[in-house]
Amino acid sequence: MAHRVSCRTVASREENNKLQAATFNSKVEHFTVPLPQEVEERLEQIVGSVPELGPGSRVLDVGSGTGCLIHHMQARGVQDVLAVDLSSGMLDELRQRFSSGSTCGNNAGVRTWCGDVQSLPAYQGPFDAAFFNAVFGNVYDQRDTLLHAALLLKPGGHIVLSHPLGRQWLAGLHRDAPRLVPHDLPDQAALQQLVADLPLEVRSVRDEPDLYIAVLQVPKCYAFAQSPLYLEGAVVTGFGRGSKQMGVPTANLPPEPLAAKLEQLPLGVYFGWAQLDTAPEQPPADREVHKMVMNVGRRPTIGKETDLTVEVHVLHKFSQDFYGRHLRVVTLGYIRPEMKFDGLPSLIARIKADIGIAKSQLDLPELVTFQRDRIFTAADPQQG
Ligand code: ADP
Ligand code: RBF
Ligand code: MG
Repeated sequence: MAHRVSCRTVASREENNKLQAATFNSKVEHFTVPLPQEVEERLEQIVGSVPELGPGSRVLDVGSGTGCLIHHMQARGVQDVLAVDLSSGMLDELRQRFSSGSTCGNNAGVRTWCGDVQSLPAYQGPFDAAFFNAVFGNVYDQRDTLLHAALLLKPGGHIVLSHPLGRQWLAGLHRDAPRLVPHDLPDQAALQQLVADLPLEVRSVRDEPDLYIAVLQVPKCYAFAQSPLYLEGAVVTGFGRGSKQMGVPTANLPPEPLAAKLEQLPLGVYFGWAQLDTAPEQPPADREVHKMVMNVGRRPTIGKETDLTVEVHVLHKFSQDFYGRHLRVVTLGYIRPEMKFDGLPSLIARIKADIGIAKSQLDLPELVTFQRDRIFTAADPQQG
């Protein structure tokens, strides 16, 4: 793919990050002088490219530097900003400019995090918008960076890639300093290619001589309430590789009888409603229709990819295990593609985020109605 063969002259992400940090730590004073008025106006347009940015928004500012976007965000009412940069020197300066009283925990304010956005823990999000201003040419891998950023966003959230001096200007830097700027900025066609297999849609690309703004969006509506997918089966034993130990037990459905239905389905994480055909001794609550998240995939994180598995984690604390019992699910939406995480802690953190998304999506009026779908049997005939 074109974007992968750019002239990257730095051997690894770590080396790139070290180089970026050292370079920008030595340049902080260049970023403390006021910017020309016309550049400030372009920064304002960059921030303005995200619709609905306002007081309730949580914003990620990647490669914030000393924070040249932040007062434009604040002018739109944004209070909650996480500024991420590899250069601690830049962030020291940023904190002096924007220090706000208490920024502990989830309080709104301008907070900083020093490091590679790819290592930013999921609990820092989810964000409504992520800005990459004048930094997207400097990241080690543009696709991986976008994927990670997409996963930090809420459904419908935006990513803005921008440069207030334009794509051609940055191309000059890339030519002259390919170690520091290993990539060009993608034009419309390159951007389409870059996001082709990512959960992102290109909303607009403004590619003018002295202003570049590309706006991407995580699909807004994950739901496919118009075409719900019904799956059912008797729960089988999985690999016993510790979903339960991870705190997320998954009832595995035998994939073979579902093959025809699964054929059209991209591998990934889904949500919907589930009901268990309980054993007589189980309490009525176990028989109710509960929210669920489902992974359809090959579990690349765990090691060698396995055969296709369909795993349903029901958001309910059951009184006992239910191997062999019948489980019915109605799948109503897609959350994200299955991915190879760099370890179990990142996978678990992401699954927690998936659960959060599923919970809130299923409360939407058009999805909550499926809790009483005809495929589900009355909660407990014995109890009337
Ligand atoms: P396996 O590898 O055999 O699937 P897991 O560690 O994934 O083992 O545990 C799955 C089993 O845990 C399910 O088959 C079910 O019997 C039980 N279980 C208990 N609570 C839940 C739940 N909330 N969602 C799904 N399965 C659950
Ligand atoms: N495994 C992966 O390798 N990559 C994933 O992206 C992934 N996402 C999951 C999302 C959810 C909601 C659930 C319940 C499981 C997911 N899994 C994923 C599967 C996980 O690896 C599996 O449940 C455990 O390995 C136990 O089999
Ligand atoms: Mg399982």
